[in-house]
Order: sequence, then C-alpha cells, then structure tokens
Amino acid sequence: MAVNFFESIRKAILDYDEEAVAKLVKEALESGLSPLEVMNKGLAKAITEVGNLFGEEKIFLTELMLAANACIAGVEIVKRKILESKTEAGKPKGVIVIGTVKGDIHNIGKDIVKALLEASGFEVHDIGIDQPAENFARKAAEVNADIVASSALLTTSRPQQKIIEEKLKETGIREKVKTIIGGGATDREWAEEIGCDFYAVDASEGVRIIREICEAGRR
Ligand code: B12
Repeated sequence: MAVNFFESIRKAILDYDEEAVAKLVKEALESGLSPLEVMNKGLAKAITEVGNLFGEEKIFLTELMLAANACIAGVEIVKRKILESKTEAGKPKGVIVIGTVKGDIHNIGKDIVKALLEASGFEVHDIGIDQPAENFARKAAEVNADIVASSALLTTSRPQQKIIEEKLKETGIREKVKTIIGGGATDREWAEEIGCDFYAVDASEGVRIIREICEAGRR
C-alpha cells in the first residue's frame, strides 16, 4: 500500500540507509506511484523532517549529511524515472537557465525542477550550485534564454537573487527574459521585493508557470 512506501522511505532516511531508500523508491515506482508523489510524499517530506530536527539542534550536521545522502540515492532514481517519460523531440518549448545561487550548495530541489523541465521538452542549461549572479546573466545572454531560474535555500544566500536581477539589467537582457525563483528561503513577497517575475512553491508549479510563459510566446 502506498502509505507504507512513504513511511518506509521515511524510516530508511532517518536510518541513513542509502541502499534501503534506493530499493524502496524503485519498488514504489514499480508499484505505479508517480515520481512526483514519491518525491513529495516520500523523500522531500522525510528530508524536511530531518531538516527540522537539525534546525531544532536535535541532530548534528554529520547526521543531516548522512540523511541527505540517503535522500539523494532516492532522488537519483526519481530523476531517472522522470526523464524516461520524455517523449517529445524537436524544437524545445523554451530555453531555461537554472542554478543555485552563490554561497548555497543545495541542489536536490533544483535538480528535480531541471528533470521535470527536460522531461517536458525544455532546453535546460544548468549552471550548477554556488553560482555568482553574473554567471546566470552571462549564460542567459549566451544561450538566448527565455527564463532565468534560481534556487536559494539559505536566508544568507537569497540576496543573490536580487543581484541576479541587477546583473540581467546590466547585461541588457532583463527585458528579454522572465525570472523565477524557488527554494525554502524564498517566497512570493521576496520575489515581489526584488522585482523577480515569478515564485514557485514547488517543482510542479515552477514547470507550470514556465510552460505558461513560454506558450504565451512573449519573444
Ligand atoms: C538536504 C539539506 C542539506 C544538504 C544538501 C545536500 C544537497 N546536495 O542539496 C547538506 C547536508 C549538504 C546541507 C548543508 C547545509 N545546510 Co541544509 N538543508 C537540507 C534540508 C534538510 C533539505 C533541503 C532539500 O533538499 N529538500 C528537498 C527538496 C526537494 O526541496 P526544496 O529544496 O525545497 O525544493 C523544492 C521547492 O523548494 C522547489 N524549488 C527549489 N528550488 C527551486 C528553483 C526554482 C527555479 C523553482 C521554480 C522551484 C524550486 O522545488 C523543489 C521540488 O518541489 C533543508 C531543510 C529544508 N526544510 O529545506 C536544510 C536547510 C536548507 N539547510 C540549512 C543549513 C543551515 C545548512 C548549512 C549552512 C549547515 C551548516 N551549518 O553547514 C549547510 C549549507 C551549505 C551551503 N553553503 O549551502 C538550513 C537553512 C536555514 C536558513 N533559513 O538559512 C535548513 C532550512 C535546515 C534548518 N532547518 O536549519 N543541507
């Protein structure tokens, strides 16, 4: 039963058991659960719980890292499954530059957004983690991007998203692109404050917004 998979994945992450997480995620997907369901109700929920324990100083950083590695073992399988569903070839639906901002090495959420976008037929340029704002702007100019998407999970790193807005202006391409932010340190108010066009609470919403922007054919 689905509920048991989620609970088993949770337990395996709390036990830092990479092999068990990978096995359970495979089984959950084989049982017919969707990759996003396994991600949201299984992996993401459990790692958020671990993050809260860390925030409350109930576990140490080493333990957070072990749990993150166990979670990533499952995320890799989910990503592969998402990409398997990519059927459409041909002209990309839009060009996206995505990355995690400078000072921030969290990549699990960004990678899920990337996998979903690729599976949905977008051309995605992932500049990676810990990326200075100028790299977002430079890449966007180079690939003639429609969208610049940035992820921030640390309150100390999210000001970088404001700098991205500035660098896009300096590069002279702010009018040509739409910007979208996501990650736990961000919200709609922050997007409005820095002049970012969109905020998405999760990967599905992000892909929906990006699809709508590109379909509107603003270029
Ligand atoms: C896993 C994790 C780690 C792992 C990261 C591994 C990796 N490869 O990513 C490790 C152990 C390395 C780590 C390190 C640190 N972490 Co950490 N980490 C987490 C944790 C537990 C989970 C994050 C995660 O992956 N969630 C699962 C994914 C799927 O969710 P997500 O990232 O939110 O992404 C979803 C949406 O937000 C959205 N999304 C995300 N990005 C984007 C981008 C776009 C464009 C769009 C549209 C959508 C979108 O879509 C995703 C899927 O739906 C969080 C807790 C939390 N509540 O977030 C803490 C957390 C983010 N970490 C925290 C901290 C403090 C740190 C450290 C500073 C700890 C330390 N003392 O060293 C370091 C920072 C290192 C650095 N310079 O970045 C704090 C941040 C506090 C704050 N507000 O600033 C948190 C909140 C934990 C806590 N409660 O204290 N961390």
